[in-house]
Amino acid sequence: MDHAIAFASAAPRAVQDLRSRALALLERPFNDLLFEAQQVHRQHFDANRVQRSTLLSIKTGGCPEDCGYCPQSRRYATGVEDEAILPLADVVAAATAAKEKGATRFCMGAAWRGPKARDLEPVLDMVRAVKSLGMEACCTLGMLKDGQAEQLRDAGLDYYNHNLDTSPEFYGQVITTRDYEDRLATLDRVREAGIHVCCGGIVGMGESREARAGLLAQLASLDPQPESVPINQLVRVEGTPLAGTDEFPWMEFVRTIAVARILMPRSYVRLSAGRTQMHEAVQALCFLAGANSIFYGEKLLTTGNPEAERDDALLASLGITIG
Ligand code: SAM
Ligand code: DTB
Ligand code: SF4
Repeated sequence: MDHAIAFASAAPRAVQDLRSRALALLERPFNDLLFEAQQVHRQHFDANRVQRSTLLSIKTGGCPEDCGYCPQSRRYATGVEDEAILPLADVVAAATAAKEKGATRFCMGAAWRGPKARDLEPVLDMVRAVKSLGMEACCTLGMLKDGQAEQLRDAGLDYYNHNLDTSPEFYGQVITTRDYEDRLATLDRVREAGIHVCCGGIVGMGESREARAGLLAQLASLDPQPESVPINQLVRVEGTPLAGTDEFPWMEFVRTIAVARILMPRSYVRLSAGRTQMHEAVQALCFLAGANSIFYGEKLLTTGNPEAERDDALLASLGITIG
């Protein structure tokens, strides 16, 4: 399949319609938008359940890519070192601890442009080990080449995370070392291998509301829609090109979650990076807007995440159970 053509012409009308719809939704009065999102949410999910995934960086830093938000790119002086891949025993220990705390999915991230053949072998062992603990396994390893998705599937991988990150027109201002079509090609490989797709993006990078509508339209136009949609708020890391970006208004973040919920009614929408800077009242609004998944545990990949006990207390106070 020619992805340049797919991207340019696969039902362009549908993407354009979705973009107009997303923009109109983003512009609605806040209360109307949240009301609609909550109604859609209740048609497909238990409104008082939130799924929890724990992240582990299995290969940190030294990445050749230039993603302007990322502390793991070797091009930026962020203090993140280029480390070797973790030993299997460390991964098993982290997954066991995550399971004991109540996470149902274990997500392993690597700072690669994509895995080389020799990189994938140890990851396959990690996937098998996580599965043998009775957890769902997810990986985010960058772009996949022919056959690699099938290898991951055969090891038992449930989900592959690969984000579109932003709208096609804003994308070039953030990343130059891979293009949008490359991302769509990897998503196709994952889907064709029968692995569940986890695909979302980042907001708060200085993009316009129109660009946020563009991202949401691209995500919603994936057919079938991704099972899991992480919405990250930019974590502004010192040393990255986007470190000086203006603070993102919390109500715009909540709106983005609500529109993701409405446009992708059956997807798990994950309130992802950025929670340490987010008031708990805002997180509660995100749940009201239809977010029904979080990253759980003190660390994302290299940056912080709320303490697990703090999240337990927040969810308990809202009457939310683990789903
Ligand atoms: N290297 C692989 C890739 O880029 O596909 C996998 C790991 S990468 C860190 C996974 C995702 O983390 C990125 O696509 C991006 O959406 C998110 N991310 C990275 N740095 C971030 C930051 N500072 N704030 C918010 N999200 C971030
Ligand atoms: C996703 O969309 N967000 C997660 C996960 N997928 C891999 C990563 C967030 C990373 C935040 C910056 C860091 O901790 O390095
Ligand atoms: Fe590398 Fe992924 Fe970070 Fe981009 S987002 S620099 S590909 S680790």
